Amino acid sequence: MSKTYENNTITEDGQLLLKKAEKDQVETVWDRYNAQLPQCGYCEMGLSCRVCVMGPCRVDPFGEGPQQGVCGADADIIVARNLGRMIAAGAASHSDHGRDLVEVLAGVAEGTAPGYEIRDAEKLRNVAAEYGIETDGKEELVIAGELADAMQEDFGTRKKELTLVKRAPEKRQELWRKLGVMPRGIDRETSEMMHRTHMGVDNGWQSLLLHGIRNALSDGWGGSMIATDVSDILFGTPAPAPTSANVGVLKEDQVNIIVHGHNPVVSEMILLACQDNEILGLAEEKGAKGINVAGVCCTGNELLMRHGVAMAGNHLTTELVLATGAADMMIVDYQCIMPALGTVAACYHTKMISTSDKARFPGMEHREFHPDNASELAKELVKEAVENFENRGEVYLPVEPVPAIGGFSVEAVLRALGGTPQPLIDAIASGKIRGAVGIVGCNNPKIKQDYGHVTLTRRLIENDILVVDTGCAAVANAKAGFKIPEAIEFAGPGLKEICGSLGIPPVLHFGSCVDNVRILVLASALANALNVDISDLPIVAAAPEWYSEKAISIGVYAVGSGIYTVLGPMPPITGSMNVVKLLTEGLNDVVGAAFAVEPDPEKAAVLIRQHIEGKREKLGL
Ligand code: BF8
Ligand code: SF4
Repeated sequence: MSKTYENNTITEDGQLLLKKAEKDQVETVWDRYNAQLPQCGYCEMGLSCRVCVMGPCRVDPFGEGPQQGVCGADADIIVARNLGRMIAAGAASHSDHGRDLVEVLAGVAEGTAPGYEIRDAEKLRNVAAEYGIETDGKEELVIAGELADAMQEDFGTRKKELTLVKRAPEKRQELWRKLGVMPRGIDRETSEMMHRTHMGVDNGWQSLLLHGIRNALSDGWGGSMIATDVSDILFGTPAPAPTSANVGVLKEDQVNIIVHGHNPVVSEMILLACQDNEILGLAEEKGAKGINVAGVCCTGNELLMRHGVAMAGNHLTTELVLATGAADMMIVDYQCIMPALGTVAACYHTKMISTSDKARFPGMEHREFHPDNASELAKELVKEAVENFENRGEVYLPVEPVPAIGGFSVEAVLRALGGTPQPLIDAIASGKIRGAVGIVGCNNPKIKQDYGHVTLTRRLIENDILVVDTGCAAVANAKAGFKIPEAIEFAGPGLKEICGSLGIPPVLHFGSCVDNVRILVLASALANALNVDISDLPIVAAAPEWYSEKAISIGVYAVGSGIYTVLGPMPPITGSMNVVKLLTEGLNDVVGAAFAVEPDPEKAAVLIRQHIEGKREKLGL
C-alpha cells in the first residue's frame, strides 16, 4: 500500500514525488534517516571523542560510567572541542568557496579566464577602495588584479585584522579587539582551531569557545564576505527580478539542466552556454523547445538572485527532482550534495556531472572545471545534456511553479528605499515594522521539510516583522508564495503598508548562504545610522531546520556580531551544561547576544517577538 508523506514535507511537490520515488523503488534521505534510528546518544550530546587514537572515548551522561576520556578530557572539554571543529569545518567551506572566486578574479585580471568578466565595475572600484587600493585613472583589470592579491592576503596570517571587519560598527570592532576575537587571517583562525583541538592543546572550554567566535567571524566578515563581493563583481550585483520555485519549474518540452552546489563559477558558465545559438539549434533538432536551467540549493540561489533563474527546490528536494524523470543533466560543484544522488539518478536517464577538483561523487562523471577551460567545458556539457533529451522516459511534473521575486542585495534594498536606510529606520521607529529577522539555513529530515521556515515566517510577518532570508530557507519561503508583492496579504497592517508602498514582498530573498553577509552589512548600516551597536537593534537570526557545519559557523558569527540567534535542531552540546549555559546565557554578557534552541517554530516566533520588543524598549521605541 502506498504511504502518505505529510509527515516528511509540507510541500505538495515533495509529497507527490516521494510517492513516485516509492513506486520507482528509489530510496531517499528519509528512508536512510529512518534506517539510522535510534541515532547514537553520546554523539547527539557531543560526548564522544575520536580526536586521537588513545580513543575513541565517551563520557557517560548519567554519571555512572567514565567521566573522562583516556587523556583525561572531561565532558566540557570534549563538547567544546567537537563544537570548535564543527565551526572550523563550516568556516573552511565558505572561505574556500570565497578563495575559488578570488582565483577567478585573478584569472580575469591576467587574461587566463576566458568567458569570465567584470560585470559590476562600480562594485569592483568600491571594494578595491575599501582595501586601500588606489583606483583613480586605473584600468579595471589592473584594479581587479590588485584586489585579488589583497584579498588573498586576507586568507593568510600577515595581518592583525581582516580588511572587511571595518564594515562593522566601531563599537563592535572595539569589543572584538577587547575580547581578543578579532579575526586575523581567514585560514589562520581555522588552522588555529584545528591546532587548539588536537590532544593536549587548549583544554579550557571557555577559551575554545571564544576562539570559536573568532573562527566564525573570520568566515562572516572574511571568507563569506569575500565570496559574496567577488561574485557580485564577476557576475553582477543582484537587483529584484521575477522568478519561480518548486519542481514545476522543470519543463516537459525543453532540455532541463539542474545546477546544484554553491559556487557560481560553474553555474554561471552553464547558464551562458545555454544561450549559445548553435547549441539552441541542436536542441531544436532534437525536438526540444529550448534549454531550461533550474537550480537547487545555493548555486541555484546565486543564479536566481542575479538572473531570475528558476529554483527547483531546496536541500531535501535534491533527490526528488531526479524522480521527475525530466532532468536531463545535473551538474554539481560542492557542498550539500548528497553522495546518494548518483544512485538515485541511475534509476532515470539523468546524466550526473561533478566539476570540482575537490569534490567527487559515486555514480557521477567527473569533468573538471578550471577558470581557463570553464567556458568550453560548459558548452560541451550543455551539448551532452541536449543529446540526452531523447533518452527521457516517463516524465512526472505534478505541480505548477509558484511565482516569486528575488535579487534583494543591500544595494537593491537601499535603492528601493531611495538611497538611504532612513525610511526603514523611520518605519521601525514608528512601530509599523517592529523589527527584522533573518531566516536562514537548511532542511533536515529531523524536521518536516519547510515546516519550520514557513511557519516561523508566517508568524513573524503577520506580527509586522520584516523577514529576509537566504539559503534553503529562502527557497522554502519562495515555494510557499511569500515572495510576491501580493504576499503582503499575509502581513500585519504596518508591514503591509510599508511593503505595499514600496511594492516589495514582506519576505526578501537575500541570496545563498554566503550571502548572509548581506544581512551583516545591512545590520551595520542600520546600527551606524542610529549610532548604536548591532546588538542594540531589534533584529534576530533564526535557523529553524539547519543541518550543516556551515550553519553552525553562520550562527556563531551572527551571535558574535551581536545578533540573538534561534536554532531549530539542537546542536550536539547537551553533554556539557557549562557549554549550554555559556552559549544560551553567558554570551549575552560577552558579545551582547546568545543562542536559543526551539524546534517548534510557533514557540520560536514567540521568543523572537519577545526579544524584538525588549530591544525596542531599550532603544526607547
Ligand atoms: O549553503 S542552507 S542545506 S544548500 S548549508 Fe546547504 Fe544548508 Fe541549503 Fe547552501 Ni546553506
Ligand atoms: Fe580520548 Fe582524549 Fe583521544 Fe579524545 S583526545 S579520543 S578523549 S584520549
